[in-house]
Amino acid sequence: MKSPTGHLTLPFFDAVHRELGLRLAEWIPRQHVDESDDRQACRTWVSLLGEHGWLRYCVPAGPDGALGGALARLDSRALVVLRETLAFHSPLADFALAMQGLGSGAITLAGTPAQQAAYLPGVASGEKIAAFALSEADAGSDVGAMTTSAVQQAGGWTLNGSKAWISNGGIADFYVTFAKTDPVAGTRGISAFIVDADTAGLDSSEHIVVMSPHPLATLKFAHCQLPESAQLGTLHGGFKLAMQTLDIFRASVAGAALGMARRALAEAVQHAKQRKLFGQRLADFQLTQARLGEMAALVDAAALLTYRAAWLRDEGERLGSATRTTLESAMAKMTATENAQRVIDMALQLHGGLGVKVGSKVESLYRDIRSLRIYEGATEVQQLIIGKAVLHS
Ligand code: COS
Repeated sequence: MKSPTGHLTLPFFDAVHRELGLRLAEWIPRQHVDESDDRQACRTWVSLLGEHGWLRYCVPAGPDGALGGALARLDSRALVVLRETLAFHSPLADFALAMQGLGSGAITLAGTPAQQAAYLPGVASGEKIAAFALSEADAGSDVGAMTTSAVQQAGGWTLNGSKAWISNGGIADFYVTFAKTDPVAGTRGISAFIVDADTAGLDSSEHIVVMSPHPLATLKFAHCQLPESAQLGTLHGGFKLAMQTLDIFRASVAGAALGMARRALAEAVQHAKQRKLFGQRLADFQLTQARLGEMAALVDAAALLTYRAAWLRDEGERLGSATRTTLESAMAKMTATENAQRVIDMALQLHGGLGVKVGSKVESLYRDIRSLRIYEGATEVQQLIIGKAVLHS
């Protein structure tokens, strides 16, 4: 099934996004990856996406193109278009691309030229798998409550603690890890570090199995020694760096949810046109038409908020005004993931028994969408961000 491309004509997009979306919509349906082993499948997708140049949109070009990126800056609309199109076909392919961006995003935003040169080209080519280690068992939404510590010593840092729910845990080549450098300063006492996967004292062997397969692990740091050069961004500036990274990637999560919702709608339309009952097609019932109408409007509402958030960030970057898009990204993520869950549920209902049959597309989408309402800031966190912004406007 080919993903829709009509939205690419909207004025949010430039020629570069249209060309990217059309090219990917042709390429992705021809790729077939065995996804029965999520770790192996994720590695395969990273290699494939790297080999064909799609990961080049996860990093900037850098001076003379040395960092490997396709565009001068990390472009939110390109990420949205890529994720929407990939998620329509394979949520795991989308995940593989998204993690290359999220895992390296803080290096793009705050890395020294040496850090960028050491990591970003490998991310763009697919030779290095990236991961973002922020959450802890008792510090998910409440980032300031993290307890993983980084203590400065002669020549470097010592990391101790544990990180939970780390995507690409166990298969990543490096982890952008957030740790407390001032244990009593809450969100103002967090710093970021780049931790190579082979660092002594890092254990990523505890895999977590989830309802929609994707590589996930707990990280344990036991007297992990890091060189001075591992510190990323300013001392105690880690919370803001994490939030700035999430501002970009939350809008792209919305793009992924949109791709899944579009797929569910397409599956529902196709099924409604084929399925016969009570002497007519399912599509001929007004109840079906009303339901499909509701689904299409939920998809378009999510699309417009998603494209707005991405456009606004890109426009701020282009004008050099670096506008914060926290509010718009929060609205996009909340609406697109919640709407997608509803659309997928409605598509499943229209499929009747087939909808719950393991192996049917709507059944896997029903599981795939669920975590998007939780990770990178749960819906409730987005509501808080929006609510606070409304009160302060
Ligand atoms: N960009 C830049 N700065 C930001 C920012 C952003 N997006 N968001 C917050 N800040 C700054 C604030 O301006 C404030 O700065 P000062 O200390 O200079 O005043 C500081 O960071 C603290 O901000 P705030 O008081 O809003 O932080 P809270 O502790 O209230 O936390 C929430 C706010 C809950 C919104 C935040 O912790 C959050 O997003 N939690 C979810 C985390 C998450 O997504 N986890 C999933 C991990 S990835 S799977």
